[in-house]
Amino acid sequence: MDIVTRLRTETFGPDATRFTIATGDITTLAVDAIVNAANARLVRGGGVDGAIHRAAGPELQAECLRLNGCLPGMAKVTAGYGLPARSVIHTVGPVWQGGDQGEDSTLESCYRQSLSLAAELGLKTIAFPAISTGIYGFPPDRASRIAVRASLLTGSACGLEEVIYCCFDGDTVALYDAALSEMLTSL
Ligand code: AR6
Repeated sequence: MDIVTRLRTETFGPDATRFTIATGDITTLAVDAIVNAANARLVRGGGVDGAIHRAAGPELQAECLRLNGCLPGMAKVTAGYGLPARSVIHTVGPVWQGGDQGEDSTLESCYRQSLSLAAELGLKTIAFPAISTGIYGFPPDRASRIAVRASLLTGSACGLEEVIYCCFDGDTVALYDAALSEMLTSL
């Protein structure tokens, strides 16, 4: 059952790619790919990573362990197993260290690499959590602006049908709502 609520959808780019702010549990979304905020070893952790592994079942960890990890800012794909999503794109966000260690560009790269990988695989609908803003401590306001800007540019350029920002709480929804309005007028 899809228990994610779509709150706002805008279109952007030559193919009118849909960008949707939604709220709920990303593990319930029946999209082509959900993105996991993973760690560099691709070993099951907490947060959204733990929730995705719990819902997908142990085969997900087994496939992750065959991938030899993932560098921060990069992305790798697995099947979705017990999830309603067909695939999981695992990306590794930056650990916040004050902002002068390249955190912004690493986070931007997570979105760009995940979207490019989805497009290469012919996937059309993709949902993101707010990467790095939980356990990794990236300021959520700054992260939402990076997420929306990078995904509007890359998601529209590579012909995806829908990009969903799956916000776990109301504060995150408000940040994405403001970031989407801002970026749509400035890009
Ligand atoms: N659906 C959508 N969003 C969620 C869900 C969910 N089910 N659960 C949590 N979030 P985090 P990070 C939100 O900590 O900061 C793991 O141990 C959460 O509220 O999951 O990138 C990994 O293995 C927050 O807004 O990811 C890494 O070691 C967002 O997802 C590390 O945590 C991201 O929070 C990665 O830390």
